[in-house]
Amino acid sequence: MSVRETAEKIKSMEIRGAGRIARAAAEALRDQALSVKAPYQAAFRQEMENAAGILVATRPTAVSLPNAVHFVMAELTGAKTAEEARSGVVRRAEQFIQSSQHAVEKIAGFGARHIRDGDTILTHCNSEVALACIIEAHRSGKEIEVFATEVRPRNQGLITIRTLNDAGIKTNFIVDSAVRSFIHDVDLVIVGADAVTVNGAVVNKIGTSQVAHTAAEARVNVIVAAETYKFAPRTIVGELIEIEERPPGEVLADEIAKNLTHVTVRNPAFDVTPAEYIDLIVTEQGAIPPQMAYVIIREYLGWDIGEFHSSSALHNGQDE
Ligand code: RUB
Repeated sequence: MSVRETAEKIKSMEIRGAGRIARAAAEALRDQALSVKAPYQAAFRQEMENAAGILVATRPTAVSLPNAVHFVMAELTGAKTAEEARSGVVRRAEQFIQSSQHAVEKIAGFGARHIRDGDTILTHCNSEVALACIIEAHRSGKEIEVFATEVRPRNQGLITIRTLNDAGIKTNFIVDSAVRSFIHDVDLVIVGADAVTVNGAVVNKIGTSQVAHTAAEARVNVIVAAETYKFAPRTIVGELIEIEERPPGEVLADEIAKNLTHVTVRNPAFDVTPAEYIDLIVTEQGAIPPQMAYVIIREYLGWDIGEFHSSSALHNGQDE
């Protein structure tokens, strides 16, 4: 798929969820590298950097997106010819896609170990990797039940309940505001992440922090399932994760809103759950307490602090 098509699909949320967005960006960069005709390395690199910029600018919150782009583009600087650069991009894009899928499988295995036979699990939004943990627990023979939230305004909960239903897992579908009413029926909360900061805070679908706060109050453990490429290196130098605010029409129809002249509709797509409300983050490298997020960024993402100031392809205009 072309870079423009992929970018449009990410913006409109036809492609959504932090892992899928990252893989789609890697695929688009691979296809772009194969189709760019530039005969010289400098021109090839310029075209690839433009493509990377378009992809990174689509949605600002999921750190998996700039991390994937950074990974795929890493050898462009050192390549001497356009051919060398092209094969570097293609190889790394394929490596990213494969290792991302592998990471989901590993996390499913690790996460399922934290689910006990007889547990009732609550999940919010639609996270591929959180669901993979739940489905793996079910597959391994554990008797489990799930509460899934609706997830206003985009109703990602519908995707979640279809997946759980297809897997044959007993599921309760609730509106977002019913979480506190049911929290005492729940043994464990499992959600995904769009970003994990150096201090272990987790950025995920709006409402996640309310769910986690409610769970903490009820002494219910909260597990976050997140591949290491969702950890945010730039938070080491104090940068905040930008919270995407989406169009008000997703919350209230424009024809109703237009008559309510004193009303402003706010539609943040994500919120921040502090580390204190999270018991464990399950990554493909193993499960860590949120306070160990720095280790993941340093050991597994391999970012060098100097890159924060030099890799313009990753900047989405909000980071400067
Ligand atoms: C999706 C969302 C998901 C994370 C993790 O938000 O918040 O919980 O992206 O998903 P949106 P995954 O629907 O706005 O993209 O585990 O699939 O990467």
